[in-house]
Amino acid sequence: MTATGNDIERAAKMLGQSKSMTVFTGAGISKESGIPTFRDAQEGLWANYSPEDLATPQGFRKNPRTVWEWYDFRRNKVWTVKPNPGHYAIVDIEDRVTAAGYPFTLITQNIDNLHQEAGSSRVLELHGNIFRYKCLDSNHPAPFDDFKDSTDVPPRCKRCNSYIRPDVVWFGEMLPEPILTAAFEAAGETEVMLVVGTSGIVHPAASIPILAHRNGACVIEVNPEESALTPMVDIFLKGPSGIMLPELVRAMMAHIA
Ligand code: BJW
Repeated sequence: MTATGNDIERAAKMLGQSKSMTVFTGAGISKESGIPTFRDAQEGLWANYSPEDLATPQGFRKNPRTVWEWYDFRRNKVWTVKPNPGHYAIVDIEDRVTAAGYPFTLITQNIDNLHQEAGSSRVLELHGNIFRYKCLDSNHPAPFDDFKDSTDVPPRCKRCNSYIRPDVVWFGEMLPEPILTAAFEAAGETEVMLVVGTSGIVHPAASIPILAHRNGACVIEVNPEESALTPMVDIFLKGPSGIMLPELVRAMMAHIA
């Protein structure tokens, strides 16, 4: 069953009349751009590897070449794609909220840069960015130009010779503290939170909509499938975000306060 017109109307009214707004996204929003979700990304070539093999510091230390190549493969995919109507609808929501002088925050678990490419002005990236690099042992930032001619796989840090890795957050690692703090602050204060395309199982990220809900925000979820967060949300819009979000924006325009 897909979202009813009535659900969209209720959600649009909340969005149109709210005086602060936070959007929280996961891999599902980029699916219609052609990027597999995190769990889909372990299909095909990578089906024999678990998240522990590919997205942990231990997995990287054990199989640095495999993990490096997995990120190379995904980075090359991201290069070829464009933001989809779901990303652009979030820019439209930001424009509406900020034009009215109200606070707007976009928090993403994604590492693919597509929100920025669509035109979102400030993105809190909880899990890093696939286009940034650092070294494994000392977190030295590693600009691509420093190692682009290296034949080592993975390349080595110029300063300490440890492996270079993508600057993303793996399981068991801390999220960047200032970004996490800003995300929790926004969630604690927002009137409405829109949660898009996440399974809601990875913490502490998934605690962000939970906090918003506890603090009295109206939480609206867009997802073609129920997630771990669905039981607590106020409005569930079942469907792909590339279709549901533009529909929501069109309906919202009729309710601008
Ligand atoms: C569509 C769609 C369409 C499809 N439209 N939607 C509390 C309880 C239990 C465990 C923990 C806990 N707190 C911490 C933990 C441990 C762990 C954790 O959460 N484990 C769980 C799996 C159980 N967390 C951590 O380790 C975190 N660090 C930490 O806690 O540090 C503290 C600490 C450290 C050390 C000692 C002590 C304390 C770090 C988590 C880092 C997560 N990193 C990853 C990889 C990033 C890099 C990369 O991409 O390679 O982040 S894992 C992966 O999951 C990635 C994602 O950002 C994240 C979330 O996934 P997401 O976005 O929800 O994607 P999917 O694939 O799961 O779901 C897609 C959704 O889209 C689905 O719902 C679809 O239906 C939907 N969809 N088509 C809209 N068209």
